[in-house]
Amino acid sequence: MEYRNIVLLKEGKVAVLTISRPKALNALNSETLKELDLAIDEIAKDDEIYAVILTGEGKAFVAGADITEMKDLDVMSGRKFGILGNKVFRKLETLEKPIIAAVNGFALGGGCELSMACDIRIASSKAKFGQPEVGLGITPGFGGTQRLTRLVGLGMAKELIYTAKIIGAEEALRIGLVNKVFEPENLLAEAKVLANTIAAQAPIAVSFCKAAINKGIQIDIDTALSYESELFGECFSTEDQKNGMIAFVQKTEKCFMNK
Ligand code: DAK
Repeated sequence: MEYRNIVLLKEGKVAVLTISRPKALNALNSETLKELDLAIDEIAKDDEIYAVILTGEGKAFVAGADITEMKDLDVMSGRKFGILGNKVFRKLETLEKPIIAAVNGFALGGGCELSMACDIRIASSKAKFGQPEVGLGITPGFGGTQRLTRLVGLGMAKELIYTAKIIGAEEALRIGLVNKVFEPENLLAEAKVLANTIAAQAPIAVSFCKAAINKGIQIDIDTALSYESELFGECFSTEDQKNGMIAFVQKTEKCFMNK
């Protein structure tokens, strides 16, 4: 499919999805959100893609929702914009494939929120993170108040959100917002190493783990453990479980089929 604001490339089992509106620092306007929506559907349907990298072109990952578009919104159009954004972010979060955010630069407002809807965040040493919304007279609206709190804890999330403070990659690493920091020129290569390591595992099992972790964190431990058991049982209906275990016992090469 042809897109104007994003680029979707496949490299083996890994898809690299790049937000490409560098003149506006990849700010999310409605058009970009709609394209992201379509691209996620495209990735979801493609059985050959086992892992996804999300990144941005130029000096930003995503500098937030598009302020130029937002400034003229009224209540109705604001609500529509919010519903679209939340739909896309949630679709990303619940995609049955792991997504790594390779945060190459500014990840502010909706950009920080977008990275938090991904499974794992790694960053360039030049990346900057923040939720500057209160400085614009709004609250974080694409899940920032919820996902940041879950990732870094109540006190740190409140400090970042109330102060609109922008932090660098090392501070993001220290508070647990990102897993690793790399030199800018190595970021994408490192993201691919990580994505390929994940893509070498049994894809259905990885997707079950994503579902179990994401659902489990929202609910009580007993219900969560019962959901985990259910998914564990489901693994035994897959060829990947048979192949993985037979390969271990026979000391042969593993070959996962995504079946
Ligand atoms: N939107 C639109 N354009 C943006 C932009 C943005 N968020 N960020 C940057 N740009 C544009 C700039 O206007 C500039 O365009 P031209 O003037 O060249 O035409 C171009 O990108 C380059 O930016 P700068 O010249 O400012 O570049 P600098 O390196 O000097 O500064 C910066 C980089 C990232 C520090 C600065 O651009 C900046 O502060 N940008 C705004 C960051 C920000 O406040 N982001 C949060 C946006 S609020 C909702 C849900 C969610 C949201 C809203 C509603 N609902 C549920 C309804 C989310 C809100 C947000 O994300």
